Amino acid sequence: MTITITAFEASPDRGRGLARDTRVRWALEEVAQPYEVRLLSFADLKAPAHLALNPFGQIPTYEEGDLALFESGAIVFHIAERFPGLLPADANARARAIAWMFAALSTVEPPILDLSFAKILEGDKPWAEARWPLVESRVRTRLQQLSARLGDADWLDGAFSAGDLLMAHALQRLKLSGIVNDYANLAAYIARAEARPAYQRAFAAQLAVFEANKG
Ligand code: GTB
Repeated sequence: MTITITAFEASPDRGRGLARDTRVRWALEEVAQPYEVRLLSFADLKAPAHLALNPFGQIPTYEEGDLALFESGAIVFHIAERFPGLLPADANARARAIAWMFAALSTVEPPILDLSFAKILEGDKPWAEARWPLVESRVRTRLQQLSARLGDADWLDGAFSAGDLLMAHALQRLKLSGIVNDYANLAAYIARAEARPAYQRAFAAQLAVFEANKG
């Protein structure tokens, strides 16, 4: 059955792979599943046809036969359950990998998003400068904790898993700020993730969309 995902026709990240279709593309590449992409404008996102797929009017979505999903975490989880390659077979190891997926999405990514919003959306507000140290310190707390847990391991819990995929993609958003470079093992972790052939294919595919539509 054909898998179709949605993505921006012109991503605001200018092809840096930060939009969340990249993590879905990456997961599909890791499990060697072909997929098609329906590209959407910002107007398309809020049109009834797309709102029927995602009530929040966002990308990515995932369609396969009768199944329609939204939320990148749920999509990556579905891919990891449906196809081998992203979750360990051992029940306990699998549960721990899933815990890392949740950690990426609900513990590590929120302060990182807050930092992006503070810079991009709120940077011109009169209170922005006063708030910045607080926002940055929340990110640094999580990075320090994650760095301590990762230590000198390649991945968070044994073999690369969907937990690493989501964690690395969440952390990538910090690369522009340079903050992550203060945590050498996390910078190396991101580089290791980005060196995976599946990531390279996913990145190239989303960049090709941006290059073709940049006008
Ligand atoms: N929780 C949802 C998920 O994980 O799927 C969040 C999905 C989401 O935020 N989608 C964004 C979207 O559709 C695109 S990825 N936004 C349009 C809208 O809400 O109207 C987030 C994103 C956007 C831009 C950059 N960037 O420019 O660097 C990075 C990430």
